[in-house]
Amino acid sequence: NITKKHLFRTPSILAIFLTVTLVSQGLLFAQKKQQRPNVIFIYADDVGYGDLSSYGATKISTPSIDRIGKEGIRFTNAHTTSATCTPSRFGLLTGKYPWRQKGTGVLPGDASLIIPTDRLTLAKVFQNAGYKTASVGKWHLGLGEKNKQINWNEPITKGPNETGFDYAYFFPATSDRVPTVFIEDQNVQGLDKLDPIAVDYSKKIGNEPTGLENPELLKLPASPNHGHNNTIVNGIGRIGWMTGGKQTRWTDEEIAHVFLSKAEQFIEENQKNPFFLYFSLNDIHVPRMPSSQFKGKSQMGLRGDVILQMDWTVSEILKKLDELKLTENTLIIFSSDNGPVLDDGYADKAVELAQGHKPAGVLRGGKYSAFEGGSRVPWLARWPQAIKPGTVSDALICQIDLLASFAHYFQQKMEVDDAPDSFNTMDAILGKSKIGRPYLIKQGGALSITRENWKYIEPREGKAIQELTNTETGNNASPQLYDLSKDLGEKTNLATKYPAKVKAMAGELAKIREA
Ligand code: NG6
Ligand code: CA
Repeated sequence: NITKKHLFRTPSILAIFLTVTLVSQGLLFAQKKQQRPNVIFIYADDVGYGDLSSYGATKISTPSIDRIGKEGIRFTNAHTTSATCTPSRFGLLTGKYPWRQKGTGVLPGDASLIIPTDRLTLAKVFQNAGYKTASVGKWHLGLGEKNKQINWNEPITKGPNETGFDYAYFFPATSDRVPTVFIEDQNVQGLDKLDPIAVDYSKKIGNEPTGLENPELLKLPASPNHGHNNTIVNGIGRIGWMTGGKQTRWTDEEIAHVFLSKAEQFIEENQKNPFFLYFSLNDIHVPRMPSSQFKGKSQMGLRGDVILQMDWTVSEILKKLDELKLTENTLIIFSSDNGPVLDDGYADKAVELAQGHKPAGVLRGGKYSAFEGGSRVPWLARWPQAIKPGTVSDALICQIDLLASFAHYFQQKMEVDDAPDSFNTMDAILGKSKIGRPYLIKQGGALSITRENWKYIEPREGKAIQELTNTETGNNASPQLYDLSKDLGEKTNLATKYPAKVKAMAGELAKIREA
């Protein structure tokens, strides 16, 4: 009898225990889920290490971007993988060094999607965690099937939607490349069946004026020898030719506003569930065409004006978060895809009106360069629930690590090949640790490896100065070694002084490259 009673009671105690455990676990999980922050990654285009007032700029003021750092954290040793756009974005979204895959250089506007759709991406990490995801702004990672010409007049399969973004509003490449149209998910906005769009990068199509043949029609002439003289759209010569779609083409002066409104709409629609917004600004890439609100507002001409416009965009996002009471639980990050450039193809007087402004700050080189100016970028982040206000960190962090950091944060399992070059550096990203990644490989023309304060740049033939943009490329037929702790401006090459160090770092670079 006793045994029977005992047997009877044991399961019921077990049941109660199990129920209590499950309920409390469930509550914990629900609570945890609630605490999952919204994440907004604002990716500016071509903004240099010295372009923001929080990074020392004095000729221009960027109070809203600076505010993110004041209320959160500002990094002095943050990086993108590459000194141009497409590879940096590839690294950010896939967690894989772009030089591991062929064809990840700056893409034309009619390129195929370069992210395999079966790959894990940063956006998919968020989707897997139950987030709604969006990509708003510049895309520049290609669209459509490999080796297949894009038909712009039909839904374009393979793009942001297929790489992890539930919603996408974007333009295909850069604002200086055709087609000059916005795309929502898979469809070019405002398509006109009677005026189909065609694009070509190898030869002129259609009979519209080009910058080459009709320079008198340009409101923003191209710089000499910089190309940018194919089809004229909105008074600006572009890279590549297009025909058709006359009603659908964007007005450059409106791009910032259009993208902002789409970003705000996404935030509003998803205020009740966690969301990830990849907000990829057109500013401050060329052609720099500020809206009338900002034209002439800086003392530095169009480049300065679009910096102000970019800061205003950020202020509107911060305002929206305040308004919706999302500030506390939103991690907002501001960074840039590569270093700065003054003359990048149009006669916008960026050089003449710089007035001593140093877009790369103390760094050597800029966009396209293997020196720090190419890829050490501003990175400010705010998340009031997790980041201590006013933190400044010199931890070595890179955009390529966001994928593994968030996968780890959400306790997602990753296969070795999922994001082979991405490290979990979440503690550094949130300012809880001063230790970021142990080393980083970056790409200008040459590859470099940075470990602690040492940076080694591999030998590379080629011009030391890219004349068009007046950039120091970092090319040198001999190895270069810099001690960044004493020489952030990479002025003194220590390679001959420390041959053993050069050998060790070259060896490490070779090993990682072959891995
Ligand atoms: C270069 C363009 C430059 C810019 C860049 C891409 C020329 C001479 N220069 O090839 O104007 O469009 O590509 O910039 O064509 S990025 O930020 O998207 O990488
Ligand atoms: Ca860029």
